[in-house]
Amino acid sequence: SYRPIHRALVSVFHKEGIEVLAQAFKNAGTEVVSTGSTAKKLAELGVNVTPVEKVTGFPESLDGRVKTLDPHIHSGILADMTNPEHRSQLAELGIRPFDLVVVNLYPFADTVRSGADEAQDIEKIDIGGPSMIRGAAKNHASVAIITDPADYSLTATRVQNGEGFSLEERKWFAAKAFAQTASYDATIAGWTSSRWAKPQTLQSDAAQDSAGTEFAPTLSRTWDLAHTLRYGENPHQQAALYIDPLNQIGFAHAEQLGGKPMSYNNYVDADSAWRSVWDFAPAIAVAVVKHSNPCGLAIGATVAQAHRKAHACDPMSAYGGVIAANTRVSLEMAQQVKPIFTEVIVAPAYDEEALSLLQTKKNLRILRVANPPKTQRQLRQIDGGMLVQSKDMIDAPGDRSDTWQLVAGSAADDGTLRDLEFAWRAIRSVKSNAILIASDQATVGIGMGQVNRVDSSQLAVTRANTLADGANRTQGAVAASDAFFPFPDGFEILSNAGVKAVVQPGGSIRDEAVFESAKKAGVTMYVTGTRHFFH
Ligand code: 93A
Repeated sequence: SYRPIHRALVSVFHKEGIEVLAQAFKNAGTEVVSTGSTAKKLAELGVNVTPVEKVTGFPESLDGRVKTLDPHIHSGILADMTNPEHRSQLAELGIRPFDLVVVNLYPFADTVRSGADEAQDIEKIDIGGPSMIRGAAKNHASVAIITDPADYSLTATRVQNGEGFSLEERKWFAAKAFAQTASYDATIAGWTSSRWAKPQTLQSDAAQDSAGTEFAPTLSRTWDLAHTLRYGENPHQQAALYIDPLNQIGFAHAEQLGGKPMSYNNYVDADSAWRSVWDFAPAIAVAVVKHSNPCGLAIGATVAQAHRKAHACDPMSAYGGVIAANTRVSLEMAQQVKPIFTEVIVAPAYDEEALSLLQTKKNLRILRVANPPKTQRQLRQIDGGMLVQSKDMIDAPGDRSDTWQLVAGSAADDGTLRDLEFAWRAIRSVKSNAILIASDQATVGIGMGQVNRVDSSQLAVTRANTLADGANRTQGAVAASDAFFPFPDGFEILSNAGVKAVVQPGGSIRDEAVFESAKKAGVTMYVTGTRHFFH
């Protein structure tokens, strides 16, 4: 099943690594047909190369848009040499078959990421390349298709020893090639559909173009493998990081400035910490996260102060946590972080001395991420499907306190209102059911991830008052609830603990009973009309 390589077609955008092939072609006396700059490069390397125009009898034209799109080329690619009729037709046409096709495509995704304009992006949509790849992959019975420079050196060996590739090998290369053209087209489709909305003239039934269509761009992309991870959530699970080919600025592109490689759980927690702190910008905020939940979140006058306040919420849980800051990490903050066992720290920047100090902790993964989170679509796999939703923005209607409705007690004074606003922003980072107690723009007790709101309230109160060396941190504090109180009971745990003001979405059929309870307890209560479930 081996087919020796007598004639090769080579057309590559990236010329890296081509030397080894050139050497093999020279040594084996392979006939090589090639396009413009590839031919030039091969000639420089001493290969006796035939320009594609010689074969097509037609100049490369239209700014290179038409180079290899020609029957003299494609018949040579597509003739099945195991089929006698194809062989005789080819002979009649005076066309010699290719045994090897080497192609890599115009860099469409790189061009988009470089910020080029639309016309430049479009020019980098390769037409001839994918046609050659698909043709050669289809005709793997006769042709070997090489699209991955990692395969050049093996190819060179097989060219030179006259052996060529076996059928199984050609099939494997064909499979790789189809995967590559599929991914290439998916990237283009993702790009076009995220830019070109369906025009009014083509809208039929408005209902048809529901949210689903709008999400299609996200789904149609083929994500690029960045690297495999040591293991997944647990050591017996395999895992990898994939990158959105059209987003080069997200958290997944974090620059690592120290520490061991990131683990699966590190990515999950650090991404969640990173998201939390940006909800507070332009205020300076620090989050400490464990198992995707904050164990402390605070705003400060300086980043070091924000960290002190966040850490103080739950110093025990901060052990082995992930710290995120939405502003440059100072030396003072780094000095505070140093004695705390921390898995990951992520920030947009670090003062030089701060970074040097943190780098002395060999196990601390230090990440720098240039841009705030931008993801607009969230994907979640279910068995046999994918759920997609738009991001839960913190600037949803109802997030601004001037839209809140006072439903019990007296209007909050400035300081209380500031804390309520803080608690309302912070609650979005806590897994539902979430109850969050705050004072002085810092969390003091968080009840997360419970299956009823009473348990979350109890947990928030208990954690507030047991984690702080016997201090009562709930007296005079404020609280937020991510969704309404279905009954007064959850609220009453907070008011009994001395919480003086509560912000919650409202919307329960028993709202009145809850408001009544707040009035009786003399607790200020605002409803936002907006919910921030987070699962
Ligand atoms: O513009 S194209 O779609 N039209 C073609 O006919 C064609 N043939 C090869 N692009 C075409 N190619 C691509 O040119 C290849 O996929 C490769 O990326 C590149 C190599 O061109 P050159 O050798 O001139 O650098």
